[in-house]
Amino acid sequence: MDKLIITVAPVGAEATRQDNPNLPLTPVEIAAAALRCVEKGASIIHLHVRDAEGQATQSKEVFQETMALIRKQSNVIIQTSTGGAAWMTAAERMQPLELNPEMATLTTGTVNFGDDIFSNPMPMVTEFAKEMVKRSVKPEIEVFEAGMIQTALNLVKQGILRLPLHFDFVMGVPGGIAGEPRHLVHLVDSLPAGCTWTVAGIGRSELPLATVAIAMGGNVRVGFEDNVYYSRGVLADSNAQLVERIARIAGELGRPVATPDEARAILGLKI
Ligand code: KMH
Ligand code: ZN
Repeated sequence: MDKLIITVAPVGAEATRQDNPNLPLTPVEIAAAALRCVEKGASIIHLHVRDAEGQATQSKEVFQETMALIRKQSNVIIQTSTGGAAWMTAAERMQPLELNPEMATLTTGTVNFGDDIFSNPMPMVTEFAKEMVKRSVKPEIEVFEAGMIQTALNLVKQGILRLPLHFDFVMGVPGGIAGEPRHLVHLVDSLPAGCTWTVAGIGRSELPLATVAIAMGGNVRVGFEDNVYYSRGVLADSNAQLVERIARIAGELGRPVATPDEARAILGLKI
């Protein structure tokens, strides 16, 4: 088995300081939180940013500022979100691609997202995919429903994307696939040989799915975007606390944690 790649999603678009007062919001706070996670074993930062009011934004400038702060101190892989928030337009969501990040997310379908609709019609998905290929940005295929795997593979058939792809199974979003291990097994079974995958369990499914993924040879995402709790009813002190626990469990299960450059080698990124 390859070493374990831990991704941290420290901010997201939806969580608020009411959910967890330790949520980082400004570029300085996000960068500091990210760097603490790298110290504990994270090799990818799944990055969202917020505006001065703490609302989700896809502003290129705010991404640029945050990425520069992270890069000043670390060679961690930065994966910018193109998902943004459910209410954003495609043009808004695409902005961070102009910064040529090493990785970016690509959601390959539309899904109910709580009371909202996370809209990803095919022309938009295709446009995002082509822009990533043009800029040599490695996509991480965000899968909220099983059919999104097939849609990504259709883009491969059309010659737009190339195998092996890297997938992130986001499980437990209200409206998407449930956060249960039996569903994870099905999703993994649906991938072509050579593809890599990560699981991001939402809320209370984060820890059990992470543990199953470590044992299955997959990779793990944790962070306040997905879950703000450490245990039932107990808020996490920090994103780093969640990363540290995954690294500890992985150690117990005999899966050493990948450094950023080891993660690059596993994912086929330039070192
Ligand atoms: N905030 C969600 C609507 C991504 O980052 O690409 C979408 C999301 C996925 O977070
Ligand atoms: Zn995200």
